[in-house]
Amino acid sequence: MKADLLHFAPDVADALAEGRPVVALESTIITHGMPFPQNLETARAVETTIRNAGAVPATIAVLKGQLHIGLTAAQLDGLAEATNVMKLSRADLPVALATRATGATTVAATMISAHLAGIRVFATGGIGGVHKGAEDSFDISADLIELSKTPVTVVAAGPKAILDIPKTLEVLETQGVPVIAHGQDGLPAFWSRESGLKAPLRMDDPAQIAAAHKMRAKMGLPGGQLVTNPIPVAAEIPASALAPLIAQAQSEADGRGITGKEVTPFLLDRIYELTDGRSLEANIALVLNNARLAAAIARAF
Ligand code: PSU
Ligand code: MN
Repeated sequence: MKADLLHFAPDVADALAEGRPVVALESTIITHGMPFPQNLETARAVETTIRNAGAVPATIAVLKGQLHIGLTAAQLDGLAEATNVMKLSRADLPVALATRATGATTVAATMISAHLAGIRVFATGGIGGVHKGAEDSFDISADLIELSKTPVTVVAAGPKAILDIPKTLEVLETQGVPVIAHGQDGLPAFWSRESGLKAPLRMDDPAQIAAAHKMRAKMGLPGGQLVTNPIPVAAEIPASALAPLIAQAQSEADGRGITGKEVTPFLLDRIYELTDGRSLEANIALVLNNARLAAAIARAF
Protein backbone atom coordinates (compact mmCIF):
# COMPACT_ATOMS: atom_id res chain seq x y z
CA MET A 1 0.00 0.00 0.00
CA LYS A 2 2.74 2.41 1.03
CA ALA A 3 4.80 1.54 -2.02
CA ASP A 4 2.30 3.04 -4.43
CA LEU A 5 1.36 5.91 -2.10
CA LEU A 6 4.83 7.33 -1.48
CA HIS A 7 7.30 8.49 -4.13
CA PHE A 8 10.79 8.38 -2.66
CA ALA A 9 13.79 10.27 -3.99
CA PRO A 10 16.50 7.62 -4.60
CA ASP A 11 18.91 8.94 -1.94
CA VAL A 12 16.13 9.00 0.67
CA ALA A 13 15.03 5.45 -0.20
CA ASP A 14 18.63 4.21 0.06
CA ALA A 15 19.25 5.93 3.38
CA LEU A 16 16.05 4.52 4.90
CA ALA A 17 16.78 1.02 3.60
CA GLU A 18 20.26 1.14 5.12
CA GLY A 19 19.11 2.70 8.40
CA ARG A 20 21.05 5.92 7.82
CA PRO A 21 19.78 9.24 9.30
CA VAL A 22 17.07 11.12 7.39
CA VAL A 23 15.47 14.49 8.25
CA ALA A 24 12.03 15.40 6.88
CA LEU A 25 11.36 18.97 5.72
CA GLU A 26 8.05 20.68 5.06
CA SER A 27 7.08 22.65 1.96
CA THR A 28 4.50 25.19 3.19
CA ILE A 29 7.39 27.31 4.44
CA ILE A 30 8.54 27.39 0.79
CA THR A 31 5.19 28.20 -0.85
CA HIS A 32 3.39 30.20 1.86
CA GLY A 33 6.08 31.22 4.37
CA MET A 34 8.74 33.04 2.36
CA PRO A 35 8.84 35.11 -0.85
CA PHE A 36 10.62 33.97 -4.02
CA PRO A 37 13.62 33.70 -4.51
CA GLN A 38 14.60 33.56 -0.82
CA ASN A 39 12.25 30.59 -0.37
CA LEU A 40 14.17 28.55 -2.94
CA GLU A 41 17.59 29.65 -1.70
CA THR A 42 16.56 28.71 1.84
CA ALA A 43 15.12 25.34 0.83
CA ARG A 44 18.38 24.49 -0.93
CA ALA A 45 20.53 25.76 1.94
CA VAL A 46 18.53 23.72 4.46
CA GLU A 47 19.08 20.55 2.41
CA THR A 48 22.83 21.29 2.13
CA THR A 49 23.06 21.96 5.87
CA ILE A 50 21.48 18.60 6.63
CA ARG A 51 23.82 16.78 4.24
CA ASN A 52 26.85 18.54 5.77
CA ALA A 53 25.63 17.41 9.17
CA GLY A 54 25.64 13.78 8.08
CA ALA A 55 21.96 13.14 7.29
CA VAL A 56 19.82 12.94 4.16
CA PRO A 57 17.14 15.64 3.67
CA ALA A 58 13.65 14.63 2.53
CA THR A 59 11.55 17.64 1.50
CA ILE A 60 7.91 16.54 1.39
CA ALA A 61 5.26 17.86 -1.01
CA VAL A 62 2.33 16.70 -3.16
CA LEU A 63 3.01 17.18 -6.87
CA LYS A 64 0.12 16.37 -9.21
CA GLY A 65 -1.39 13.99 -6.69
CA GLN A 66 1.86 12.19 -5.86
CA LEU A 67 3.20 12.32 -2.31
CA HIS A 68 6.93 12.94 -2.69
CA ILE A 69 9.40 12.07 0.06
CA GLY A 70 12.44 13.99 -1.17
CA LEU A 71 12.35 16.29 -4.20
CA THR A 72 14.69 16.61 -7.17
CA ALA A 73 16.30 20.01 -7.79
CA ALA A 74 13.84 20.65 -10.62
CA GLN A 75 10.84 19.73 -8.46
CA LEU A 76 12.05 22.07 -5.71
CA ASP A 77 12.53 24.90 -8.23
CA GLY A 78 9.05 24.35 -9.64
CA LEU A 79 7.40 24.39 -6.24
CA ALA A 80 9.24 27.55 -5.13
CA GLU A 81 8.04 29.47 -8.20
CA ALA A 82 4.54 28.02 -8.35
CA THR A 83 1.51 30.10 -7.40
CA ASN A 84 -1.88 28.77 -6.30
CA VAL A 85 -0.35 25.80 -4.53
CA MET A 86 -2.70 24.31 -1.92
CA LYS A 87 -1.69 24.52 1.75
CA LEU A 88 -2.19 20.98 3.00
CA SER A 89 -2.89 20.09 6.60
CA ARG A 90 -4.28 16.77 7.92
CA ALA A 91 -7.74 17.47 6.47
CA ASP A 92 -6.47 18.28 2.98
CA LEU A 93 -3.71 15.76 2.35
CA PRO A 94 -5.89 12.81 1.25
CA VAL A 95 -8.09 15.15 -0.82
CA ALA A 96 -5.07 16.54 -2.68
CA LEU A 97 -3.84 13.01 -3.43
CA ALA A 98 -7.27 11.78 -4.56
CA THR A 99 -7.87 14.78 -6.82
CA ARG A 100 -4.31 14.83 -8.26
CA ALA A 101 -3.67 18.32 -6.95
CA THR A 102 -0.36 20.03 -6.13
CA GLY A 103 0.07 21.14 -2.56
CA ALA A 104 2.60 22.04 0.09
CA THR A 105 2.58 20.20 3.40
CA THR A 106 2.27 22.04 6.72
CA VAL A 107 3.86 20.75 9.91
CA ALA A 108 0.84 18.48 10.50
CA ALA A 109 0.78 17.00 6.97
CA THR A 110 4.58 16.66 6.91
CA MET A 111 4.48 14.71 10.19
CA ILE A 112 1.87 12.34 8.76
CA SER A 113 3.89 11.84 5.57
CA ALA A 114 7.21 11.44 7.40
CA HIS A 115 5.70 8.80 9.67
CA LEU A 116 4.29 6.86 6.70
CA ALA A 117 7.77 6.98 5.17
CA GLY A 118 9.50 5.79 8.34
CA ILE A 119 11.22 9.13 9.13
CA ARG A 120 11.32 10.09 12.80
CA VAL A 121 12.84 13.59 12.77
CA PHE A 122 11.57 16.72 11.05
CA ALA A 123 12.97 20.28 10.96
CA THR A 124 10.91 23.42 10.37
CA GLY A 125 10.91 27.10 11.32
CA GLY A 126 8.08 27.51 13.77
CA ILE A 127 5.00 25.40 14.45
CA GLY A 128 1.45 26.69 14.19
CA GLY A 129 -0.41 27.23 17.44
CA VAL A 130 -3.19 29.10 19.18
CA HIS A 131 -3.75 32.45 17.49
CA LYS A 132 -4.22 35.70 19.39
CA GLY A 133 -7.96 36.22 19.80
CA ALA A 134 -8.61 32.47 19.67
CA GLU A 135 -11.19 32.91 22.43
CA ASP A 136 -13.35 34.45 19.67
CA SER A 137 -11.95 32.91 16.46
CA PHE A 138 -11.25 29.37 17.80
CA ASP A 139 -8.16 29.45 15.52
CA ILE A 140 -5.94 26.66 16.86
CA SER A 141 -3.49 25.08 14.41
CA ALA A 142 -3.92 21.42 13.56
CA ASP A 143 -0.13 21.19 14.13
CA LEU A 144 -0.74 20.99 17.89
CA ILE A 145 -3.16 18.08 17.65
CA GLU A 146 -0.87 16.29 15.19
CA LEU A 147 1.96 16.42 17.71
CA SER A 148 -0.30 14.46 20.08
CA LYS A 149 -1.07 11.78 17.48
CA THR A 150 1.91 11.14 15.22
CA PRO A 151 5.29 9.88 16.45
CA VAL A 152 7.66 12.41 14.86
CA THR A 153 10.14 14.62 16.72
CA VAL A 154 9.71 18.15 15.35
CA VAL A 155 12.55 20.66 15.71
CA ALA A 156 11.31 24.27 15.58
CA ALA A 157 12.38 27.65 16.97
CA GLY A 158 9.30 27.67 19.18
CA PRO A 159 5.75 28.72 18.40
CA LYS A 160 5.71 31.68 16.01
CA ALA A 161 5.64 34.96 17.94
CA ILE A 162 2.48 35.98 16.08
CA LEU A 163 0.67 33.40 18.25
CA ASP A 164 -0.69 33.47 21.77
CA ILE A 165 2.26 31.55 23.22
CA PRO A 166 0.87 30.91 26.74
CA LYS A 167 -2.33 29.42 25.24
CA THR A 168 -0.27 27.40 22.77
CA LEU A 169 1.71 25.89 25.66
CA GLU A 170 -1.51 25.09 27.52
CA VAL A 171 -2.95 23.20 24.54
CA LEU A 172 0.29 21.24 24.12
CA GLU A 173 0.20 20.36 27.81
CA THR A 174 -3.44 19.22 27.60
CA GLN A 175 -2.59 17.12 24.54
CA GLY A 176 0.33 15.48 26.33
CA VAL A 177 3.00 16.78 23.97
CA PRO A 178 6.51 17.07 25.43
CA VAL A 179 7.78 20.60 24.80
CA ILE A 180 11.55 20.42 25.17
CA ALA A 181 13.83 23.45 25.13
CA HIS A 182 17.30 22.83 23.73
CA GLY A 183 20.28 24.64 25.24
CA GLN A 184 18.34 26.92 27.61
CA ASP A 185 15.50 26.86 30.14
CA GLY A 186 13.28 29.42 28.40
CA LEU A 187 10.83 28.65 25.63
CA PRO A 188 12.05 30.47 22.51
CA ALA A 189 9.62 32.53 20.41
CA PHE A 190 10.72 32.07 16.80
CA TRP A 191 12.41 35.41 15.87
CA SER A 192 13.41 35.93 19.53
CA ARG A 193 15.37 33.64 21.83
CA GLU A 194 13.04 34.14 24.80
CA SER A 195 9.25 34.19 25.06
CA GLY A 196 9.34 35.10 28.75
CA LEU A 197 7.99 31.63 29.56
CA LYS A 198 9.93 28.66 30.87
CA ALA A 199 9.79 25.56 28.71
CA PRO A 200 8.20 22.59 30.49
CA LEU A 201 11.22 20.36 29.71
CA ARG A 202 14.86 20.82 28.73
CA MET A 203 17.25 18.46 26.96
CA ASP A 204 20.59 19.53 25.51
CA ASP A 205 21.82 16.14 24.31
CA PRO A 206 20.46 14.89 20.95
CA ALA A 207 20.91 11.29 22.15
CA GLN A 208 18.57 11.97 25.10
CA ILE A 209 15.99 13.49 22.76
CA ALA A 210 16.13 10.38 20.57
CA ALA A 211 15.91 8.14 23.65
CA ALA A 212 12.80 9.98 24.89
CA HIS A 213 11.17 9.53 21.47
CA LYS A 214 11.89 5.79 21.56
CA MET A 215 10.58 5.53 25.13
CA ARG A 216 7.23 7.03 24.08
CA ALA A 217 6.91 4.38 21.40
CA LYS A 218 7.97 1.60 23.79
CA MET A 219 5.25 2.66 26.23
CA GLY A 220 2.66 2.64 23.47
CA LEU A 221 2.00 6.36 23.80
CA PRO A 222 0.97 8.00 20.54
CA GLY A 223 2.36 11.34 19.45
CA GLY A 224 5.68 13.03 18.94
CA GLN A 225 7.82 15.62 20.64
CA LEU A 226 8.37 19.33 20.08
CA VAL A 227 12.01 20.39 20.40
CA THR A 228 12.35 24.16 20.60
CA ASN A 229 15.72 25.46 19.49
CA PRO A 230 16.44 29.17 20.03
CA ILE A 231 17.40 31.31 17.04
CA PRO A 232 21.16 32.10 16.96
CA VAL A 233 22.05 35.24 18.96
CA ALA A 234 23.36 37.15 15.94
CA ALA A 235 20.10 36.73 14.02
CA GLU A 236 17.52 37.37 16.72
CA ILE A 237 15.08 40.28 16.79
CA PRO A 238 14.23 41.31 20.36
CA ALA A 239 10.62 40.52 21.29
CA SER A 240 10.09 44.11 22.45
CA ALA A 241 10.92 45.46 18.97
CA LEU A 242 8.54 42.99 17.32
CA ALA A 243 5.57 43.28 19.66
CA PRO A 244 4.10 46.52 18.19
CA LEU A 245 4.59 45.27 14.62
CA ILE A 246 2.89 41.97 15.41
CA ALA A 247 0.00 43.87 17.01
CA GLN A 248 -0.31 46.06 13.90
CA ALA A 249 -0.27 43.06 11.53
CA GLN A 250 -2.85 41.25 13.68
CA SER A 251 -5.21 44.23 13.72
CA GLU A 252 -4.88 44.55 9.93
CA ALA A 253 -5.72 40.85 9.56
CA ASP A 254 -8.77 41.31 11.82
CA GLY A 255 -9.83 44.44 9.93
CA ARG A 256 -9.60 42.70 6.59
CA GLY A 257 -11.48 39.65 7.82
CA ILE A 258 -8.58 37.27 7.13
CA THR A 259 -9.39 33.83 8.52
CA GLY A 260 -8.45 30.15 8.36
CA LYS A 261 -5.38 29.08 6.43
CA GLU A 262 -4.64 32.61 5.24
CA VAL A 263 -3.96 34.03 8.70
CA THR A 264 -0.40 32.76 9.18
CA PRO A 265 0.86 33.60 5.64
CA PHE A 266 -0.72 37.08 5.89
CA LEU A 267 0.90 37.84 9.24
CA LEU A 268 4.33 36.56 8.15
CA ASP A 269 4.16 38.65 4.99
CA ARG A 270 3.13 41.84 6.81
CA ILE A 271 5.84 41.39 9.44
CA TYR A 272 8.37 40.95 6.63
CA GLU A 273 7.25 44.31 5.22
CA LEU A 274 7.08 46.05 8.60
CA THR A 275 10.62 44.90 9.54
CA ASP A 276 12.06 45.81 6.12
CA GLY A 277 12.94 42.20 5.49
CA ARG A 278 14.68 41.60 8.80
CA SER A 279 12.11 39.00 9.88
CA LEU A 280 12.92 36.95 6.80
CA GLU A 281 16.67 37.01 7.51
CA ALA A 282 15.92 35.83 11.03
CA ASN A 283 13.54 33.14 9.73
CA ILE A 284 16.24 31.81 7.39
CA ALA A 285 18.85 31.73 10.17
CA LEU A 286 16.58 29.86 12.55
CA VAL A 287 15.55 27.25 9.97
CA LEU A 288 19.20 26.48 9.18
CA ASN A 289 19.93 26.22 12.90
CA ASN A 290 17.01 23.81 13.33
CA ALA A 291 18.23 21.73 10.40
CA ARG A 292 21.61 21.24 12.14
CA LEU A 293 20.00 20.11 15.39
CA ALA A 294 17.52 17.83 13.61
CA ALA A 295 20.39 16.14 11.76
CA ALA A 296 22.19 15.56 15.07
CA ILE A 297 19.02 14.00 16.56
CA ALA A 298 18.54 11.83 13.45
CA ARG A 299 22.13 10.62 13.77
CA ALA A 300 21.53 9.79 17.43
CA PHE A 301 18.58 7.50 16.58
N1 PSU B 1 7.65 27.69 9.81
C1 PSU B 1 8.06 28.83 9.18
N2 PSU B 1 7.22 29.39 8.26
C2 PSU B 1 5.98 28.84 7.95
C3 PSU B 1 5.57 27.64 8.61
C4 PSU B 1 6.44 27.12 9.53
O1 PSU B 1 9.17 29.33 9.45
O2 PSU B 1 5.26 29.38 7.10
C5 PSU B 1 4.20 27.03 8.27
C6 PSU B 1 4.15 25.56 8.68
O3 PSU B 1 3.81 24.81 7.54
C7 PSU B 1 3.06 25.48 9.72
C8 PSU B 1 2.15 26.54 9.24
O4 PSU B 1 2.46 24.21 9.78
O5 PSU B 1 3.08 27.60 8.96
C9 PSU B 1 1.10 26.90 10.27
O6 PSU B 1 -0.06 27.27 9.62
P1 PSU B 1 -1.43 27.43 10.46
O7 PSU B 1 -1.13 28.48 11.49
O8 PSU B 1 -2.47 27.87 9.42
O9 PSU B 1 -1.75 26.10 11.04
MN1 MN C 1 -5.40 28.27 11.81
